[in-house]
Amino acid sequence: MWTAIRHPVKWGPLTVDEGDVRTASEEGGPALSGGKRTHVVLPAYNEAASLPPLLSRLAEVALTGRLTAWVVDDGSSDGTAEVAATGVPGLEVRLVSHPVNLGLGQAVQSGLRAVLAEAGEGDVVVVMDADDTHDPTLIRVLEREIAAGADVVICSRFVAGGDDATAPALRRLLSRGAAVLFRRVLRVDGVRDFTSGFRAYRVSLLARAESHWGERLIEERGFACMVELLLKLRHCRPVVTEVPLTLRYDRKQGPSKIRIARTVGQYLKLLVRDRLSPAPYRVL
Ligand SMILES: Nc1nc2c(ncn2[C@@H]2O[C@H](COP(=O)(O)OP(=O)(O)OP(=O)(O)O)[C@@H](O)[C@H]2O)c(=O)[nH]1
Ligand SMILES: [Mg+2]
Repeated sequence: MWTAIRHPVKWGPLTVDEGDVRTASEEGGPALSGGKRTHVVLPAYNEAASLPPLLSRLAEVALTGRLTAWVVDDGSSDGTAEVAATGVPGLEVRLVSHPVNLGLGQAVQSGLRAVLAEAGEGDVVVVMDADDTHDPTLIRVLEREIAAGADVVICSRFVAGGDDATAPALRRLLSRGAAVLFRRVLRVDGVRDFTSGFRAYRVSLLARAESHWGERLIEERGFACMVELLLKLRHCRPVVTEVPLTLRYDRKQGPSKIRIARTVGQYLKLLVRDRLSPAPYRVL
């Protein structure tokens, strides 16, 4: 069982109440109705070993609703693109390729823009790691949250039921430090896990943001891109909810690729830039 965490979400001067949003656990039944589709963006840098098990697990989820996986190969040298092109039975897999490595931020942006060029108004976009540490069955939970009224749903390690105990101590320290820093500085009620790479977005929300920012929707190249995207989307006054994430680091093939010192620097620079840059003159 999971429990949706609901708080009014305050973004600086903007306040968004939860309104009459119901918890997904009250929802039941098929998550998305009427031919709507979920697009799963998988930024992938040298994930050839992790992709086959992940795509197979996604194929199981695809049995219960329309789903397309979009693998963004970020200039990998280990055959990630070939593995994605081979695909798995029962799953539509699309490949977006960067000829050279551009970093997580640009990989997420390329995936989102490719999806937005094709997605329908009522579709859902999920972004998750391609390292197989995220449980694809949560996608149905995310869809139900969106169907119940959320615009952004974060799979969170820091709500009741969330867990990152399988991750290395330094990695957990970074996530927790970032969570404390962003909660303090951004004074955001309701978002506890700012840096989780596993989230769902309502397509119409992303489309609105993209029409304003275009190619500047994500400017960060590194891991700070997840925070940057939230900061930009806040100008659309989204309803944001969190659901518990149990990180399965034990499934990760090979060592972590995250550079901790560099990422801390990116987080700090992002906060300064956000403070200095003027908000759009109107709600998007
Ligand atoms: N490290 C890294 N990951 C990238 C890049 N481009 C795309 N990715 C993908 O981004 C996702 C997140 O990277 P991870 O290394 O899993 O980062 P993380 O989950 O924050 O940290 P760990 O799981 O501890 O490594 C993975 O699917 C990567 O394959 C890149 O340039 N560098
Ligand atoms: Mg990961």
